[in-house]
Amino acid sequence: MSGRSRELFADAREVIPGGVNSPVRSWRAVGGEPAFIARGRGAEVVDVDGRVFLDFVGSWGPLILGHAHPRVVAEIAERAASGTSFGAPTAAEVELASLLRDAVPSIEQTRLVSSGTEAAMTALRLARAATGRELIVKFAGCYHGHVDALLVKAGSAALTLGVPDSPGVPGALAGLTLVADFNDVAGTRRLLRARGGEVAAVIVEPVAGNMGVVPPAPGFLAALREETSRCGALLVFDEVITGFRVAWGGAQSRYGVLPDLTCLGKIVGGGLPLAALGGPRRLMEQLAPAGPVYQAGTLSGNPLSVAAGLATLRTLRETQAAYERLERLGAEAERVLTEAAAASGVPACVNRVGSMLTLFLGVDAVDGYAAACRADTAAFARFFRRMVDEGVYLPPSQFEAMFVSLAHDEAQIAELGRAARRALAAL
Ligand code: KE4
Repeated sequence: MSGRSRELFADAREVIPGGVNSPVRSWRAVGGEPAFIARGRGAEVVDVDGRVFLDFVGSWGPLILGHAHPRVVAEIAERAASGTSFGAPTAAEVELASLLRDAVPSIEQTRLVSSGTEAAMTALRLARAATGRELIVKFAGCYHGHVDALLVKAGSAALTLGVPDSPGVPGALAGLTLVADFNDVAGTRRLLRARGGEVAAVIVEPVAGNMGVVPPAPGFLAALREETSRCGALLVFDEVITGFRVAWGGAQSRYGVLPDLTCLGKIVGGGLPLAALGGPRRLMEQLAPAGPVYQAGTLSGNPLSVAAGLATLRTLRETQAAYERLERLGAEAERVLTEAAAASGVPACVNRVGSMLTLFLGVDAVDGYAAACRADTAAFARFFRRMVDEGVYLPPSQFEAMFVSLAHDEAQIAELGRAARRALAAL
């Protein structure tokens, strides 16, 4: 990056660790220095040097309507004029919780929080309280925020006991997390048949988005439901990405498998800090003050975030055939990327569910974490930087999801394809 972004990044590194407030934004995974973004509108963002980019990051998922949607902006502005935060209940929180109950099949009640990490953290605490058990099962390659208990990777132990994936996570805590392989039905069944009686919760992204997009294999989610019901563990769907992304009712409605608890985020906040934990009343009412499981947050249910979330979800609900359009544009993006890779002769594959997708380079198929790890990250880094030169802003990591929004149009998807052809040809 040149000019003002470079100057800002130098200044930023003096006062912010690594110059960014979230690691993936640093572009370390793809090389180069990050573009500092000045503004966004619709499907485009503009950096501080005035460069316009066609955006497929969408703030990592929240902006399903695109940047600066007029209704979302107006609702935030109107709400802000009446005050930004009260630390007291507001009517809009009831409206949002009611909308989530009506939209997401397994949700009767919702606790609003400020990040997906908080939602996942609360889900684990509630599951441990509700079951009286301590072990958690997660899947390699799935990410649920920077919760200590979930920042683990598979250890060497036979049953893949977790080991810390970050300094600062106590081994004793990581050891309470078992790590299984996403889409490994047989292995997960064996694990839960062996240790299920000790397991409080199995937490999973029903469509993996954090190893790149990996759809659930046929029967995988149903097997998780069957085995957790059998052993008495709670099934937690982390739908922070997939909630309202892959269907109005999330992945649980798309695939017809209902979890015990659901983490929501991103789209439900419309680009402002808001996430949620939802589930049946019998579980949710164990949360304070209704029950003994403590959970709290100064800005939980913040009026501006709730206003942005309600405006986003209501607009999404009122947009005629919104999910058909997202499906169609997502499929077109998959097609043009697949064709661009084929034309370049670069081994590649595209995984997609709805309007979330990933182009993996250097591999012919990715059905899980091991396959994703075989992707050619160096080639992806070169591809990413050439796409930047072409004016296309992709997630700066091979292991993230691209997002298509309702603000994208067919011409912009065609431009994605043309830019990818040029970028891949020059790899
Ligand atoms: P936050 O705490 O970042 O709001 O949410 C954590 C989280 C939980 N669950 C899933 C499935 C998630 O994808 C995330 C966060 N996603 C990442 C990128 N995939 C956010 C980008 C970032 O970390 O900067």
